[in-house]
Amino acid sequence: MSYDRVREADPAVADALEGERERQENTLAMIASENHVSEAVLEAQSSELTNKYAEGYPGERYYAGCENADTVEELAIERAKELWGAEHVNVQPHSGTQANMGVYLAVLEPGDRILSLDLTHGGHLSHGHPANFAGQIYDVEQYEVDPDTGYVDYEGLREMAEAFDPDIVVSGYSAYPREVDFERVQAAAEAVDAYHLADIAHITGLVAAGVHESPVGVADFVTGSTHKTIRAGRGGIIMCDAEYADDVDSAVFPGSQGGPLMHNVAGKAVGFEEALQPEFDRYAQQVVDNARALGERLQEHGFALVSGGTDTHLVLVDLRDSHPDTPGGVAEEALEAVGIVLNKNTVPGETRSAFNPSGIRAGTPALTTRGFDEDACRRVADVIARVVDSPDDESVKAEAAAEVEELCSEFPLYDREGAITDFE
Ligand code: DSN
Repeated sequence: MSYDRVREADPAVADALEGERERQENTLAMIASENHVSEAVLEAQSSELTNKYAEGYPGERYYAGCENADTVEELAIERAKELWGAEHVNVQPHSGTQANMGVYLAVLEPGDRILSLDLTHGGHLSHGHPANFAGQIYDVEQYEVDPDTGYVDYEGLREMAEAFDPDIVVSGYSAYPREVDFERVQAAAEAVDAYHLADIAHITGLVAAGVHESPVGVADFVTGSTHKTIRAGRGGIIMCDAEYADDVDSAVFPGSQGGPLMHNVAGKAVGFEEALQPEFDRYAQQVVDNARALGERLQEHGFALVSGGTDTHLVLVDLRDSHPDTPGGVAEEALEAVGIVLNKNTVPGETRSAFNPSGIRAGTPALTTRGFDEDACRRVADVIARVVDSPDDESVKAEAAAEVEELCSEFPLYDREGAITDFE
């Protein structure tokens, strides 16, 4: 895709768009929630559907001229049903947070009670953080991970549910490296007659490929975002049983959104079709194998991983024991300087702060899209170790930057014609 027309109309934006393409091509995207979508998804997202208002749902729109919007949305829904096996799917949420908002609006009243995982233990803002609407509108209590194991404290969750009597229990996390036991959360929710919302934003692709246990058919509601491990157009999705279909649909529109972003819905449809191909299952398995290889190599270098490892697409490194003088932000900055882009992150039992946390989170979805295998991920771990061991040493960083450059050219994001490299 070229930005020639943007350049003609607006050189400043064209510079930034080209800069971003180069940045993505020449650095390693290891923010666990990021990925690189295909050229087909990019094209769909930049289609003329951006111009169309389509309030309502396929066949029941408030405006004329929605026949193509209907086709695209129906395809996205059908494909999502095939990928995740849900009875009802809403593909209109603009993001994962909007998807969670849709579920809350569908079944909660202001002041109702949410039980969810603490943000510093791997939860998400939209699960009830005080700075988020969910924490402001609802009464929120939070469970934690077991400080000794780093795994969700399911027993503590059950006890809290009994004491707090929540209306909804939220599972599914944004910085949690282990497989989630959705059945166990469901049992705790059921015991107190609460709904269960499983937010699989990070692991949509792993669940679709069968690499992670699915909460569909277990939890009452499953939400996700569509651009992370599932690698489709940007946005959110809600899945539920048919009995909640009307409540969920009206909570999304007109409850909390106006016109759907139909160009993004088109990107979702295209990405879902790609994810239905057998190669995608291999991709998802490789994401997990790569995260495991990355984590094990980091451990060999003396780094401590929260929970001692990973079952998913990410590792969470607690730097406190191995690098007491290197907070996550310092590590993040030094790594970015050599072309490894990941994020500082709080760790369970955080002793610094959310702005200056003690860990880093690293994911493999985007590297795996570029074709990285376990060996390549071990090389990345070696570079991370060298840089975090000596974040101020410019000669170490120069060598690390050269190694990152080599990895980027060995695993190019775009082929010679400029198309995103084949995903196989
Ligand atoms: N920003 C995403 C993440 O990085 O986990 C979640 O919304």
